Amino acid sequence: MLLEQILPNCALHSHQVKGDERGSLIALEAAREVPFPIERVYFVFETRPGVERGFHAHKSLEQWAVCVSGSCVMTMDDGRERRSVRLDSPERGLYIGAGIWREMSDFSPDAVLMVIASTRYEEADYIRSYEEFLDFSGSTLS
Ligand code: T46
Repeated sequence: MLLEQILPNCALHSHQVKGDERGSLIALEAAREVPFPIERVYFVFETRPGVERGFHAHKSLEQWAVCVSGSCVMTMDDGRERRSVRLDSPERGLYIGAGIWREMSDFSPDAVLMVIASTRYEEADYIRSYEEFLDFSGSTLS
């Protein structure tokens, strides 16, 4: 369920929790909760204190990010607007569409960020220069 539209191509969603006396379970399926075919899952964990990650955009990759343990802050920038969101629960998923610059910071020591991706790893899909990203997005920012 949509919780908050962060940017036109980036939104925070809530996950349905299947709970019973044993505890909780969340299931994420392609074309249901996750709006793209799932080709890859990766985890960012044991992040050292003060580390910032990301600082790139993707030309076509779509992702669904869930902080399954601990917390971190994701900052998204579409070349027009920059918004930050703290991810601190497996009950929320952040959809990041194509053409979004992202930065990750404020990882808690126990943070485990799980990312579901629409394609396999392709270095050619990365834009690692912010200037190049602004050109790509036709930004109004300087
Ligand atoms: C993103 C944010 C949220 C692989 O070999 N396969 C993979 O699937 C990934 C994601 C990375 N790698 C290699 C490439 C680098 O040698 O793992 C190393 C660290 O990757 P990177 O510096 O890109 O990690 P982050 O945390 O800056 O960015 C990652 C994703 O790359 C990126 O797509 O959106 O997490």
